[in-house]
Amino acid sequence: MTSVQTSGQTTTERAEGLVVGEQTAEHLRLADTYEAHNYHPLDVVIAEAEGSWVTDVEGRRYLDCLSGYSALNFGHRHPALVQAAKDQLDRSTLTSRAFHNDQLGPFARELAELAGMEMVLPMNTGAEAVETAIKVARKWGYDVKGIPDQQAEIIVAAGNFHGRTTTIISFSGDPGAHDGFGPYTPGFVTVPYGDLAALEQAVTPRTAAVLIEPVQGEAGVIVPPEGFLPGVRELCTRENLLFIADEIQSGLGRTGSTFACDLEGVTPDLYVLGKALGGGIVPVSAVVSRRDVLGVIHPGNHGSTFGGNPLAAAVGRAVVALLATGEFQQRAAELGERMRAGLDRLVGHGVTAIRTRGLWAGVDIDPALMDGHEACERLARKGVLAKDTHGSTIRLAPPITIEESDLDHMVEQLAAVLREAGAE
Ligand code: IF1
Repeated sequence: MTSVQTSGQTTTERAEGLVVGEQTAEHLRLADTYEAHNYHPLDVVIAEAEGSWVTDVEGRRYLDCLSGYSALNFGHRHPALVQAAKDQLDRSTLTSRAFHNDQLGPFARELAELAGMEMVLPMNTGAEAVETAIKVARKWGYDVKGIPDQQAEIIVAAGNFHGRTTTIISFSGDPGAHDGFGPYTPGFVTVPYGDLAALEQAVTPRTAAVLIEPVQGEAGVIVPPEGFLPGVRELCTRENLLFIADEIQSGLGRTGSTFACDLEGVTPDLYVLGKALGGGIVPVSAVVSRRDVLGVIHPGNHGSTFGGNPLAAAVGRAVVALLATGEFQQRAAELGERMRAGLDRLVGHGVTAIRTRGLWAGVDIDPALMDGHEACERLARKGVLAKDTHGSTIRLAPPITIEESDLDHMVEQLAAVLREAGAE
């Protein structure tokens, strides 16, 4: 990095000719030196955030079109969620599960009702909730289905992303997430995503469950072929398998419905939830299911110091209350149509394809113009934050609370980036 003077302000030139301010440069130096390099973030250092907008350490504002990978479905610091957190901070924050607390029971009931289920097992992060679902499915396989000990299998989909624990990355096909972290946990069988025939063929008497994302996020907002999710439901019922839907990213309003499974009229046996459940304030995740499924877990089988803590439960209750009105789901559907109409006009003009579900889009940038990371860097320079995936795709998932004019701004800035890169 070299320091240069421009218009009286000290700035620093980063790679790719991007010039950043001195305050930003200092944070980038700290990150380079003291933060493990497990990410490759854009050169934007966020200091404050409200609604759909964030402000960096130089005072520049950006429209947040990633929303913490949908953890910020209700925007930054939604007043009702912040109020719930503040109120709870003044009451109690942590009790451990050795005792009851007065927020967890109501949270469990309210979340179960929202999901049309019967029981909730609270955890913190998404990966923990996925691990929980895996444990529940294995235990159910042995205790209820009668699979011989140690032999339970779970069928997963190629291109999946379910988190980063040792067991979960054991069945990840992404070399960056998977390679170098063995030995790997056995008991998982991978089939192509959206391929019902392959799924059927993979079923054996040892199969306990099918674990899938109803829309694959990391893979680039991949929507399965119509009829796939109902087909999975039918297969699981027929073969006595648990259908585990990882709705950590797709659930809680993003797709224009409470769950992405709703869009296909499908009810899984277990919902795995996270991200937006914590309102962008605290990590809150959960497995939500029926009594006959979660009932296989007994004291001592599973738990967490922080899972179900009163602060998390109070924020989770406020999130459930927002979703219970249906207003956010409807807004995501309506804004999603508006976004889709805008993005459709870019196809053939620097964009090769788009896929959307509600207010969630995967946009394939023409690789002849630039890759996804460069597109996101150029967007950031225009004040719009988004994230690339798999080379040429960018993901757009603005807060559901975004103003229509801001949503239009997002599409306009993307169009401008494409034009400037030479698109017709
Ligand atoms: C990272 C992706 C998004 C998820 C689904 C479980 C988890 C996630 C469907 C685990 C997490 C994240 C985590 C974040 C990047 C991100 C991501 F690109 F990697 F896939 F959102 F698109 N199931 N997704 O999407 O939840 O343990 O993180 O709370 O790991 O860099 P977590």
